[in-house]
Amino acid sequence: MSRIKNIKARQILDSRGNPTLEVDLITTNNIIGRASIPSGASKGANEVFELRDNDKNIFSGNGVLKAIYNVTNMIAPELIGKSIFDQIEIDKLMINLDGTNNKRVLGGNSILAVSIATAKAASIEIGLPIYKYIGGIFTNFLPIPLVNIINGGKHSNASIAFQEFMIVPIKCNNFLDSLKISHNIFYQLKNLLNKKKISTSLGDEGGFTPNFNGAEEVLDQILESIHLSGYEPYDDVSIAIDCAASEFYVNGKYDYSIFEKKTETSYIKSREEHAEYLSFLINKYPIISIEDGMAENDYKGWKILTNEIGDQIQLVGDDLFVTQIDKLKNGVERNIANSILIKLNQVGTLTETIETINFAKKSKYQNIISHRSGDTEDSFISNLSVAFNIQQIKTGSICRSERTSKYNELLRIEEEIGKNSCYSKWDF
Ligand code: 2PG
Ligand code: MG
Repeated sequence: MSRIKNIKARQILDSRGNPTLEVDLITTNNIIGRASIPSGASKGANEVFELRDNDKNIFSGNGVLKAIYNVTNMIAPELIGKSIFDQIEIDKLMINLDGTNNKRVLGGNSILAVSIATAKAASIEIGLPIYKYIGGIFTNFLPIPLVNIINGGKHSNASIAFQEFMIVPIKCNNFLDSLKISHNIFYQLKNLLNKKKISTSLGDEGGFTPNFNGAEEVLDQILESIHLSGYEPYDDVSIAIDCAASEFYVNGKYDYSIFEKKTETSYIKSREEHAEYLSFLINKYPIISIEDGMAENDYKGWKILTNEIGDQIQLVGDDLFVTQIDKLKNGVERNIANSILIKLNQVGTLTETIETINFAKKSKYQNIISHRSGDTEDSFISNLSVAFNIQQIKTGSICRSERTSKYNELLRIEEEIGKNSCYSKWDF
């Protein structure tokens, strides 16, 4: 039986150039499981605590030396000698060692890095790919990617309140096909922007950050790119958006002008007006998914939105549920949203993430696995999506290595599963 021999932690840089935690978990057979932790810009208020050094003179306060200290001196001594196959035991031990409801003593980043490194080391020990070690031998579904092509909100300085505009290649034979289609549309859009002499610089998640004002200008260009690429909106390719509405929710209103120039549609809206606008958008454009359409604490708004369009499209709770089972239970009871975004670092262990995924499945809420806007080359989430037959993955644009690392891992998995692999169906 292989056991934990040592745990090493270090600082590396994430895609925004901020430090983040990387952990090597070494087994008694000298196998190394390595995990690194991403970081959000538009974080949910209820996410577990991300431990940073807050020393303004070094890495603008973003250093993670305290997290390294915790892994080395608090967590490692408790875990050394434990079997690496006792994932639940190891995760619970760290949760109890921390002892708080938001992991503010050890830091969610410290705990999650060790949790994922354990699973990775165990998969190597047992000689199985991670998705098979976690999910079993019948895992053969590849997720539909929600491919980011325009960045707004907190992920760019474009004058666009909504944070993410994504294309969803629904009708594909396989995962590779989905990337070919995304590539066509991405470059068609780039050509359109070039022709109009609009900047094609990229935002945090690798989508363009054009100098448009508001959602409709963006959606018009995306729709044109879909048409120019020869695809049928809805049938072949649809659109998903992440409003990240908590970022422009002020005093009970949705103030688009925090990000946008004031126009007829961009101004301070009541929750009713905001819901009405989203409803107008889904009627005008082939939008099949809206994430965080309402702010995380605006339950009234969520109820209005769910009643209005929840039976027509996917409504995804990100900041609303923060991957935590009690928040999701609350949402299911209230009958708000119909899907959940899954981000490991919102909850802090693999075990808790899986509990939430399973509860969502039982409640008939769709799971969507997700990256963070600051991310690393770690492609664990690709394995997790296949392990749990999660039918959608949101992991940014088809460029920037921290995004393509996830797509590339899925290509490898698809190749490995071979002729028995299946591309997920849009299931709404
Ligand atoms: C989101 C995420 C990822 P961030 O809001 O869904 O796209 O952004 O990591 O900044 O929270
Ligand atoms: Mg989001």
